[in-house]
Amino acid sequence: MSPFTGTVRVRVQAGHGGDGALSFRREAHTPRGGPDGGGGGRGGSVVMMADDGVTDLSRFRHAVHHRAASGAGGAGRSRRGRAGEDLLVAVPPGTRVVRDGHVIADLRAAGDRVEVARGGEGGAGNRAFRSSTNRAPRRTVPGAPGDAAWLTLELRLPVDVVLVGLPNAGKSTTLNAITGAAAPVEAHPQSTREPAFGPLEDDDGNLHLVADLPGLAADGSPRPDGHLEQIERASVLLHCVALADPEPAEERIARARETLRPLQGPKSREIVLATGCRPEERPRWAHAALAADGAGAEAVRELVLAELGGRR
Ligand SMILES: Nc1nc2c(ncn2[C@@H]2O[C@H](COP(=O)(O)OP(=O)(O)OP(=O)(O)O)[C@@H](O)[C@H]2O)c(=O)[nH]1
Ligand SMILES: [Mg+2]
Repeated sequence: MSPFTGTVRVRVQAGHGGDGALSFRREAHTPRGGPDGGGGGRGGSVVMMADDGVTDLSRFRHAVHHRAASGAGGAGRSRRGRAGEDLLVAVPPGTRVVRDGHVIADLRAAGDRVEVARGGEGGAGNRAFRSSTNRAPRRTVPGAPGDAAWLTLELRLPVDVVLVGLPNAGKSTTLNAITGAAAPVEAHPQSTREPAFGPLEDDDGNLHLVADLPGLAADGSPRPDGHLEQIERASVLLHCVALADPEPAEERIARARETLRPLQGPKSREIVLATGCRPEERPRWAHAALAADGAGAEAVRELVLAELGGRR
């Protein structure tokens, strides 16, 4: 699972209601006191809430079970049991909650919340059954079980920026340089086999997802596992072209474009990036340059964000 998109299965269990109590008043001056068993407390519910502090679903790979507290049982002297506390489960904004194949909530913005498992009602104590005909009821009602379910959480951040280019063009290096991701970079071509993702944050604090795709084979044809379908919805294609490659850049660019153009959305913009290139030595065919030591990364970020901004 990539860090910024994915699906996890979680189990939620609301708290059970506390049982009602069976009790009679026992006091020195009232030898045969009436029933005074109190009701049980309600069980805590499980509530999911979108939280800006959470950016991915990765923690749910290890935290599968989420259980709210049960209500306490009632007690004598008509004391009601304490309610179980609700369990708040923080999920990243953009999480969809699916139960039995149905989307029950789309938690888009921070603070959006949904109750996913309702706590059980507290039971009744014997005091509740006192009547004129029965002054000493022994009847109580146990707490109701809390709701439980398996849920699927889906996170689908839209991919705004896609890195494309021939193998070994420096795509993964670029992803890491502009987003702070830690995608593996290797000397041999086609080292990226699964898409990798990183966030780009604009001045307003909005996150834009940048994807590094396996993309193209050396001859420019689409790789079967290239995930090129991501290109259609992306606003910006960041086309990486390695300066050091002996084959003329224009020819490599044309070869890649032949595959990419028909897949691009009508409004997408292409930024050609010379990799392994100092910004002051940027060739004419490139809009921006990124050096091995990271020089130029800030300018690339600004260029990409400016393009995204123009699109909104
Ligand atoms: N000299 C130099 N080498 C670079 C630069 N950027 C990347 N490389 C090297 O180029 C090779 C490929 O870099 P990657 O970032 O993995 O390229 P990629 O496009 O993701 O490649 P694949 O996913 O394998 O197709 C690695 O050996 C990098 O060390 C650079 O700016 N200068
Ligand atoms: Mg790569």
